[in-house]
Amino acid sequence: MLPMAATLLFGGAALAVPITIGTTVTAATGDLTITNGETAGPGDDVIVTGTGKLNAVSGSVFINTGDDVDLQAGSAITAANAVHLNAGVSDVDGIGDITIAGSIQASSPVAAVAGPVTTRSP
Ligand SMILES: [Ca+2]
Ligand SMILES: [Ca+2]
Repeated sequence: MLPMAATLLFGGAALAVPITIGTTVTAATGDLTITNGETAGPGDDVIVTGTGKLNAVSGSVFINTGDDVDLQAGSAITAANAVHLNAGVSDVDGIGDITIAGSIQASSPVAAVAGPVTTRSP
C-alpha cells in the first residue's frame, strides 16, 4: 500500500512500452493515477491482468494512455469516487481502444473515453 496519493508515470519516451499491472496497487489517500505516453505505433497500453487490482480508498482512479486500456477478465478497479479511463490521449497513430472485461466499482459513473483524440476537455 502506498502511503499517499499515488501517481505512476511511465512512457513518453522513444519506446512504446505497455504498462502491465498484475498486482494490487492501493492509494490510501487521494487519487490513483496511471499515465502512459504516446509514440507512433502500437504498444502504449495500460493493461491490468487477471491478478491486477487498483484501489483508491478515498479518491478516484485515473488511467491515461496513448493507445489502449485493457482491463482483463479477473481484474478489479475499486474507487471511493470515480473511475476515468482515457485511451488515445495525445494520439498520433489512430490507436486508442478501451476493453473492460474485469470489474469496476465506483460511487460515480465510470467515464471512459476512447481515442483517437487530439484534445481533451478537463
Ligand atoms: Ca502509440
Ligand atoms: Ca495512440
